Amino acid sequence: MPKRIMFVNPPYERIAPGYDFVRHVTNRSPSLGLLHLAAHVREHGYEPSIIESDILGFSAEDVVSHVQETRPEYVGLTLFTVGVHQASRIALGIKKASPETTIVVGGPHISSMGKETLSRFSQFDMAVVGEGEETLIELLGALEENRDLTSVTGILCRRGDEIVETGPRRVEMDLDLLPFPAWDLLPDFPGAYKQAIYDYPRGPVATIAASRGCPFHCKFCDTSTFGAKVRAYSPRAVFDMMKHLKTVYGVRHIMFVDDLFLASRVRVTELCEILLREDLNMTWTCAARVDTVKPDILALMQKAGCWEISFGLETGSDELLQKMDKAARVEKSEQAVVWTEAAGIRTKGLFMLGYPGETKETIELTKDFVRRIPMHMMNLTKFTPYPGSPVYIDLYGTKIRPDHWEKMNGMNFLWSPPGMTTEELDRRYQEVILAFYRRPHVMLHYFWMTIRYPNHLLRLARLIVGYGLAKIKSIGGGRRGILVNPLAPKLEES
Ligand code: B12
Ligand code: SF4
Repeated sequence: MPKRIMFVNPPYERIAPGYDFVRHVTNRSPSLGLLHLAAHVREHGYEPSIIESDILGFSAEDVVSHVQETRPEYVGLTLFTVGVHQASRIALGIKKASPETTIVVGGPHISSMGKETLSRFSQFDMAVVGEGEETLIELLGALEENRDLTSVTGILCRRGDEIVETGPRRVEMDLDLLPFPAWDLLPDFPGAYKQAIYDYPRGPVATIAASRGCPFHCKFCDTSTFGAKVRAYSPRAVFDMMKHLKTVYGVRHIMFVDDLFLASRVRVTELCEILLREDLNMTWTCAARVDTVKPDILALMQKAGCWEISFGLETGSDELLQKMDKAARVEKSEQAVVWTEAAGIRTKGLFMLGYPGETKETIELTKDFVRRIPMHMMNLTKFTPYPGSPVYIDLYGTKIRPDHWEKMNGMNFLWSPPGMTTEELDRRYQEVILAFYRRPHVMLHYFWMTIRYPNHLLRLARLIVGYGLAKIKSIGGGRRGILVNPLAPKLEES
């Protein structure tokens, strides 16, 4: 009988208190990490399953009941910082209900804060740091054969009360040799896994990570999982994955989740040429740094189906960009957006508010910037010092702030720069969003999008009604229209 391993993406809160009306319009991509791991262990003779708690509407207790019913030999939990507490509840429940199950954790939070996490939560048996495929197979092999786990590099394991780090694993796996992610294990794929509203033309949508790693060190970004070395699938393998998604699942749009899709111009050119030659007729989106786009490559990408590019524009202030260690400057950002627009590709600007050094003046600069550039979509996150990002250390020293973990979803101000309160930042947050979405050019674009792609209409209608009701509730509650509800049940501390 093959040993069973149940992979779990724990439930997590991705909406700020008071913003519940946006829940159904946000991105609900599956955990690609778990899909990759499941496919890989299956190839090595194990029987995997996947629980996407958020999609199934599972609470931590539901996950535990499911484990109790099915009694897999192993449970693998993926940990983002925001999900650590829920994952710890799941693991505790499993330890009570089925103590023989081995619990392995991995994911971005573990890659940056594995040791601290294992010392806080004794219910996690062991952890895989960084890229998971090869390490997990070796770890499972060692467990099966009762071997000393310290022979497996890239893990954290327990020896009595001690937590042993076995040292970093060399990243040299050829991605082309990996099986396709196990989309077949998600019963409602792709229907239940919707992207954010207006972020794709026509669904169904699927995600692909065509490369791993990023050589840059923007101070707010956690790159601890894949590190600085960029490795990629060959363009042919990416094409094969796209074709598989289209023919088997009817997927019409791909969202590339690579940190740096345009890290290699040669690779992107080759992929575009294959897509054009084979006439796959799918649309796709990707993320790029502003210094990697030029009119010629943009024109080719557009022809090959590129529908939108996300740029990490962050702010309208050069001074803040410098503080973030972003190589780009505002002028460069503007130029990239103008070129992309001119090539007939939509642009999405990723911004953040409240970074150390943010002032009323820099916020005004950001407002001017989003009012000026020909961008189509704006995503504004509330600055969050994620573990693993250089700024986390700057702000907290080495002091660990576990009390904040459950709020680290980019929707809560956990910190405010001197001279500003988090309440003020919350007010400014709405101002910046409105500065962009109230532009006639932008409203016209959404009107046009709605006519052209009416599939988004129902979600939009629910959003507008929800927003209106939230505003009324806020005004009625004496909060002057501020949507964040300070009286909402407090997230669990520590
Ligand atoms: C696509 C994406 C999303 C998607 C899909 C999320 C998902 N569940 O996979 C959406 C839009 C839903 C999303 C949401 C969020 N995201 Co996000 N996301 C990404 C992105 C761009 C790519 C992720 C990906 O698919 N990578 C490719 C796969 C193959 O890698 P992987 O998932 O890391 O898995 C590998 C290893 O981590 C490991 N592994 C993972 N899990 C496990 C479990 C076990 C048992 C083992 C052994 C190994 C293991 O093995 C896997 C294979 O090698 C990353 C940036 C990045 N470069 O990773 C950010 C990133 C992961 N997100 C981040 C954040 C903060 C979030 C949010 C909290 C909110 C936000 N602001 O976006 C939410 C929380 C989501 C959640 N809990 O599910 C941060 C995480 C930082 C942190 N310390 O928590 C990242 C690193 C961005 C960054 N640089 O700051 N995200
Ligand atoms: S923000 Fe983008 S470019 Fe900067 S370190 Fe993160 S992934 Fe790399």
